[in-house]
Amino acid sequence: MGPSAIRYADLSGALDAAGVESVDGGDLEVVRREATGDAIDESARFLPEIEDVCRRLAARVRESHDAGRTPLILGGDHSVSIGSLAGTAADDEDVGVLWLDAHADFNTPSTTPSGNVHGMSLAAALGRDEFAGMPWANAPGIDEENVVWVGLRELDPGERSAIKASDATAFPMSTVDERGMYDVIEAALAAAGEDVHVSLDLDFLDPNEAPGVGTPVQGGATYREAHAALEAVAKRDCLRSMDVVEVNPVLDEHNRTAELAVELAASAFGKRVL
Ligand SMILES: [Mn+2]
Repeated sequence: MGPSAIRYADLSGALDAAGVESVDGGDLEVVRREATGDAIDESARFLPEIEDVCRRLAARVRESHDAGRTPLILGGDHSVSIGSLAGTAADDEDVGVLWLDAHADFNTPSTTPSGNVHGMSLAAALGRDEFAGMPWANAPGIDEENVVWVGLRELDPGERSAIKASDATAFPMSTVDERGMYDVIEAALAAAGEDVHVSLDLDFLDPNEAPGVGTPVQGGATYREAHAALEAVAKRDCLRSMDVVEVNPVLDEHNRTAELAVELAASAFGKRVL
């Protein structure tokens, strides 16, 4: 339902207004949850179904790059990033990652408290731990030094140690408090490198701004901070592909989270006031 809500909020009109020629590639077929089997692996729930979707998504993302376009992937839950990163990294092995999220999504099947793959998608793309044995999930060539989180404020214990042991860089909200969003995002983009995949989980924002998300956490980015972050991406002209995920219309208030998702995507793609 997230992509429908985002389209309903006039994504294509907002991209037009930003001067971007867009083509809607439609939806990928996803098996309904009610139609999945009973045999659910509690350490990585619905992983076979996610693999199926992500393989097809990766192929579509590659086709989009081949056509000279910049893929914008709408979720759905954050596990779609496994497919978008695999597709973009196959096209550009030097791509870095800017992960805008309250959560690190850096669990693995052995550390996850919930079994939710949307809490593991970045670890999967980087081929960490058990994910090393799942080539379909790995985004080839991405250097952990070019992976950056901004907005973190809720980590699981296994993620905290994995982040500390990794070469990736984390800017939690406390750093945004100290240094300001503009400074933090400049540092984050410098670490991510010249070509960047931006993965925007709407829970990056404070729930007062974006209530329609599955796992809201207080203390997130304000409306202006979020725009400043994505305007900085556009200004740097580094965007190779982008996810906009975790919009949940069932939890939303009059579609305002989807409307915000549209505005922020338009900012990343270059919408300007002046
Ligand atoms: Mn996420």
